Amino acid sequence: MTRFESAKQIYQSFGIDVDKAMAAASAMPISIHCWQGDDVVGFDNPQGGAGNGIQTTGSYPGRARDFEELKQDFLKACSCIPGRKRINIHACYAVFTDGWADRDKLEYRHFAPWVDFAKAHGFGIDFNPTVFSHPMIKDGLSLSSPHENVRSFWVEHCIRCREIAQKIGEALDDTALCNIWIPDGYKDIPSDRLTPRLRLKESLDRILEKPLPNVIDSVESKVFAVGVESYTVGSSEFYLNYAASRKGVYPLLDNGHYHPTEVVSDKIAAMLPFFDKVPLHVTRGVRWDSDHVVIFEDELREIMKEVVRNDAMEKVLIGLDFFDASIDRVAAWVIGARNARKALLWALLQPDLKKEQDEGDFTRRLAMMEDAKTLPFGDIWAEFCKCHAVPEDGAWYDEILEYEKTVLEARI
Ligand code: RNT
Ligand code: ZN
Repeated sequence: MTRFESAKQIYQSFGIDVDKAMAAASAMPISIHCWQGDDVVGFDNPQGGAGNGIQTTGSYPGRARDFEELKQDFLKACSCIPGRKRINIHACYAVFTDGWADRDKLEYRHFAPWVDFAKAHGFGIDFNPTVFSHPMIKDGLSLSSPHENVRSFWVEHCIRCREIAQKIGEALDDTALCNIWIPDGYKDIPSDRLTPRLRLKESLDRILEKPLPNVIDSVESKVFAVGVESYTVGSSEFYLNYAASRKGVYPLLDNGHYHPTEVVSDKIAAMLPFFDKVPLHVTRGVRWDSDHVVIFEDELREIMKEVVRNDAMEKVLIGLDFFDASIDRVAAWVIGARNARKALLWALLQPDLKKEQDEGDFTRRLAMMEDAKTLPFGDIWAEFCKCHAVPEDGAWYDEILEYEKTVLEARI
């Protein structure tokens, strides 16, 4: 008997169907963000880099410097990531083949090369306006700025992004998530907390006025960040109320965007009674900011458990969001994306204890939950990787290291 077969039997004795879990774990799309590959720099201002609302730290060699390198690195990472994938791109990743265009002049043609790439590899695409790293962020504000010309610039950008997402969706015969995140906020105590929010509300109404069939619109809240310690215009309550009062707009939950003791695993089931879709940014918050590489930690597993347990695999849209420039970027992608998929499979292999809860049998609920934690999950994951023809744990790193030595180190 192989280790997999023996593990499967043990799971069976807990009433868990391993084959079913493996099939469900492969079928669920995970949207992998392109921005881990180049430190959120993009192609529209490569000298400028990330800034004005977003920050990447680290200077590991080998950053992807253009579209070709980013695609190459993304595919390398994908060769070590099992399961169905989407690619999540930002407007700053416009591919300029016949001249540069500013953010308020972007068109679908600037992203058509991404669609060709996605088609060739069977990826879906998700899209994001890029409302940072640009001189039109004034005094730290964009859509909530007191200056009408600043707001209009970003409103136009976001409208164009929705239209681009619509065309991407059409071209792929699919839907594309179009997620708006803005960095607007203040480092120190604001003297007016309301007016910026009223302006943001008005800007969003201008952007989201027209329903677009292939687009799923979302708005992403945040609590604080470096440089924005005292006030964030797009807070959780603001966007939750906004989404709840508008048709077809969803609040995106980024698990690095809450106070450190708040957990997104508890928020998912608070959204599901009201929203038919719950978009997520799966990340790892550390102290005051999000965006560390996703690890196989309790909260990640708990988030995936909520997705599975609430029959929400068709409702929750999993997107990854992290960027680390202090380690091999391709390895960072692999580590984070493998962990997301691994946690999903792990969640699918947990016993269903809803009955115990309803019957008030809290002892058995806790006992089973605890016992299930050390079932031979590693053997199932190893088989899962094998079935998807990707290297197992302990084997992928050498491949990525080889790529670092031969490809990334040549980029000087
Ligand atoms: C930033 C937000 C946002 C970005 C991306 C690049 O804190 O999480 O989602 O990470 O849009
Ligand atoms: Zn995010």
